[in-house]
Amino acid sequence: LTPAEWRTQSIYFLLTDRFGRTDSSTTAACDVADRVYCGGSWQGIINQLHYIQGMGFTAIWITPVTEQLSADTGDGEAYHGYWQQKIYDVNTNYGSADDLLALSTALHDRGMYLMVDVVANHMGYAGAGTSVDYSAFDPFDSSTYFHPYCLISNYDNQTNVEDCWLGDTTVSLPDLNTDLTSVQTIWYDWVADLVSNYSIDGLRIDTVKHVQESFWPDYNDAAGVYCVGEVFDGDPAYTCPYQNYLDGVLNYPVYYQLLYAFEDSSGSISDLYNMINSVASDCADPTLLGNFIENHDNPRFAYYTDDYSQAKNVISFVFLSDGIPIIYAGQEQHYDGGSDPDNREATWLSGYSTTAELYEYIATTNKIRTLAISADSSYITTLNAPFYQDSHTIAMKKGSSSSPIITVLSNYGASGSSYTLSLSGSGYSSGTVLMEMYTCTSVTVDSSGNIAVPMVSGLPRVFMPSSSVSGSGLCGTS
Ligand code: ABC
Ligand code: CA
Repeated sequence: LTPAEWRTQSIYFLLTDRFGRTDSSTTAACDVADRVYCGGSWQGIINQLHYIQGMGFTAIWITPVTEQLSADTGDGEAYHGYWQQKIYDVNTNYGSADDLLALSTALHDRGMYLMVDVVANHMGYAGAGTSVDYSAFDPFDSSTYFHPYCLISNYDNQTNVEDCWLGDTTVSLPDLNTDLTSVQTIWYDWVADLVSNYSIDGLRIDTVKHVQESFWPDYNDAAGVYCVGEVFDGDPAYTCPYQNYLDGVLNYPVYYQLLYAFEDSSGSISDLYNMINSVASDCADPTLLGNFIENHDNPRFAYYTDDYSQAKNVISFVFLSDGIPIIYAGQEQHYDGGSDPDNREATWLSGYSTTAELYEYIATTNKIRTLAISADSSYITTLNAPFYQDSHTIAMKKGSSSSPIITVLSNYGASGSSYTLSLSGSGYSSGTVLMEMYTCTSVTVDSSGNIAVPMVSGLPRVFMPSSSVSGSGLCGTS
C-alpha cells in the first residue's frame, strides 16, 4: 500500500506474544513481570480478527517476526521480538512461516492490511557486548559487520546515538555498521523479500534515530510500501526532519503534549495547541505521521489517569487530527499498566469484551472518521487547525473550509460540569445545521456564527453538517 492509501487507514497495534493464542484461551496466565513468552501467536491473531475489525480498524501492526535469541536472560526472553539473531527465519514461538502468510491472507480477505515491525539497527545477544559470539547471527556472522562495542551514553551526541549500542550488559543489541555497503545490500534485499514473501502492506521501522538518515531512503524504496519510523523524541525539530528520509514517523512530539494536556484537568492545553502548529510547520507532511497515545514502551494512558472522559478525549484526538490513528491493544479495555514490562498485559485476559466502554467508543470514533473521509474529499489531506483554546478546552477544525469537522476536547474529566460553550471561529455560517456526532443532537449555528456546544462530564464533542450524516447509518440515519 502506498503512503496515500495509508492515510485513510486506522491501525491496531499489538504484541504478537500478548494478543491472542492459537487455543483462543482467555484465561492462560501471563505475568508481565516475568518478561517471558505468554503464548500469543499469528494463528491467535487470526482467531480474533473480528474483535479488531469490530472496532473499525482497517489494519494491524504486529511486532517483529524474525528469529530471536532463545535464552531466558536476566532481562527475560525475546517475547517482544526486538532481539533478532536470524533474519531469514521466523520466530517459531509465534508459529510457522505459513501461519504468518495465513495471517496476511486472512487480513486481506477481510479488506484489511498488515503492517510489520522491522529492525535494521541491531541484532540481539544474551550476554555483555564484550563477549558476543557473532556466529550466532545469520547473516552478519562476524564482528566486521558491526560498530565496535560501546553502550549509548549520551543522547545529546548524535554520533554516540548512531554508533554505540542499545541494550545493557545482560542483553546486548550489537549495533550494525549501516555505513557499510555490504550491510546496506543485505538489508535492502531482505526488506524487499520480506514484503513480497508475506504480502506486507506497510512497515513500522524500529530505532530509526539510531541509524544514519542516509540509510533510510533506499530502505523505504526497497520496501515499496508505506514506512513509518520510530524516532523516539518529543522535539519536532529533531523528529520531523526524519520525514525527509522516510514516508512517515510516529508522532512523539504530539504524544507528549497530548498526554500532558489530558492526564489531568490542570494540564496545559496551550502547549498542545502550539505543538500541533509546530509539527505542522516542521514536518513535511503531518497527514502521514502515526498518531498514538499509547504503545509498548511507555506507561498506558490509564496509568496516569483512570478517568474515562480523559481517555475518550485523547482517543478522539488520535482519530480526528492529522495522521494515521494507532491504538495499542488493551487500550480499548482501559488497561493501566505502567512502564515496560507492565504495559504489555495479555489482551486475552480481558475476554475480548466487545461491550467495554472504550471498545464501543473507539468503534464509534472510527465510524465518525470514516464518514468524514467519505463526506469530504479534502478531509484527509487538509491540515487540522486548532482555532480556540481556554485553560481546559481546545477546538480544532479539519477539512474543507466551508464544512470542516469540528472537534472540541476538554480535560475536565468525568466530574466536569454541564455548561454551554459558545464557540466562534468554526467557519460555519449562520443557520447551518450541524450534528454532534457522539450524542446525535443537532445544533444550528447562531446569527453571530457561534456554535452552542453542549459540554457535559468533560466529554468530547464532534460536529459535522447534518446533511453529511443523513444516509450514513450514524445517528440513526439509514
Ligand atoms: C528491556 C527490558 C526492560 C528494561 C530494559 C533495559 O531492557 O524489557 O524492562 O528496562 C526492546 C524491548 C524492551 C527492551 C529493549 C532493550 O529492547 O521491547 O523490552 O527493554 O533490550 C524501540 C522499541 C522497543 C524495543 C527497541 C529495541 C526499540 O519500540 O520496544 O525495546 O529494539 C530508546 C530508543 C527506542 C526504543 C526505546 C525502548 O529506547 O531510541 O528506539 N524503542 C529517551 C531517548 C530515546 C529512548 C527513550 C527510552 O529515552 O531519547 O531514544 O528510546 O529509553 C522525552 C524525550 C525523549 C526521551 C524521553 C524519555 O523523554 O523527548 O527523547 O527518550 O521527553
Ligand atoms: Ca546504530
